[in-house]
Amino acid sequence: MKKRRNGVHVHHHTLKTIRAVVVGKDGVGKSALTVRFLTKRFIGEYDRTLEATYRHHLLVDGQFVPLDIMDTAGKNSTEKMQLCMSFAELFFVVFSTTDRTSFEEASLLARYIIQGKPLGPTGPTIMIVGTKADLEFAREVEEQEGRLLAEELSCGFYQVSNAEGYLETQELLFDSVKRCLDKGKSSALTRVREGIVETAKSFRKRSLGHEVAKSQREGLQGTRLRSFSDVDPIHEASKVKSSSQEDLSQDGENHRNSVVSTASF
Ligand SMILES: Nc1nc2c(ncn2[C@@H]2O[C@H](COP(=O)(O)OP(=O)(O)O)[C@@H](O)[C@H]2O)c(=O)[nH]1
Ligand SMILES: [Mg+2]
Repeated sequence: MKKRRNGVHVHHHTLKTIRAVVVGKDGVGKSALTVRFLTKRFIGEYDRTLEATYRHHLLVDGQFVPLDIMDTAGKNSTEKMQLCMSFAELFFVVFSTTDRTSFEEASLLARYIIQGKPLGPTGPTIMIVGTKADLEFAREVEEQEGRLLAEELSCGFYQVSNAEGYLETQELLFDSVKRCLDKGKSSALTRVREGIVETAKSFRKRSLGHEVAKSQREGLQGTRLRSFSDVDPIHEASKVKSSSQEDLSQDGENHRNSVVSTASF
């Protein structure tokens, strides 16, 4: 089905939802980046412990692509990474260009993801993202270092400023989603088919209970859905257990893990 909207052909197919996760050391700008993805704004201060999943829709090449994006917080334990890996096909592995330890952690996180979910036509899409490019005076990681790491690991690479750049973060988001759509397994036709099944299911079983059961089946034990609506931007909030095993972070700080909030930006 095709409709013209503002002179552009819009396909009214429902594609399968792309599930993305934003990981990286505390303070690197994951929440700022997520908010930039969802809105045009940069707020400046975000609840450091907030861990939430948002629903967003993008118009990519004339097709609406539903996107669920999980903004994580706290220590990056192996348990948490496993949870992220069972949830997502698209990973934003974020570091701050002003914090070398965050770059080292990003490297570890990306390698950990690839080890568990090898890249390739049916594998995940990983984007390594260096933030705070506006803070040139405080720079500890050169752009080239980020680029080289991404090349070595066959990941995408972007250097952005959440504070100053809206367009560059949008470009990152669209490029990432397109990479996901281009993956062999996720051919447009398969996605449309899966999207139709997904839509049919949600019409039949649109209840909170079903969503909770579904997320638990998918390995998101510990995830609690506070609100359920198809309205942007807040879709659901997640709570992740804080009992962790091996800590993948460099500094080993004991961060409080994931408080749930449905505060809107
Ligand atoms: N100058 C600047 N500050 C940023 C940028 N991204 C995030 N911040 C700031 O860095 C701090 C931590 O950001 P936040 O998104 O909470 O990090 P998170 O812990 O990874 O979610 C906040 O004070 C943000 O305002 C950026 O690109 N440039
Ligand atoms: Mg945050």
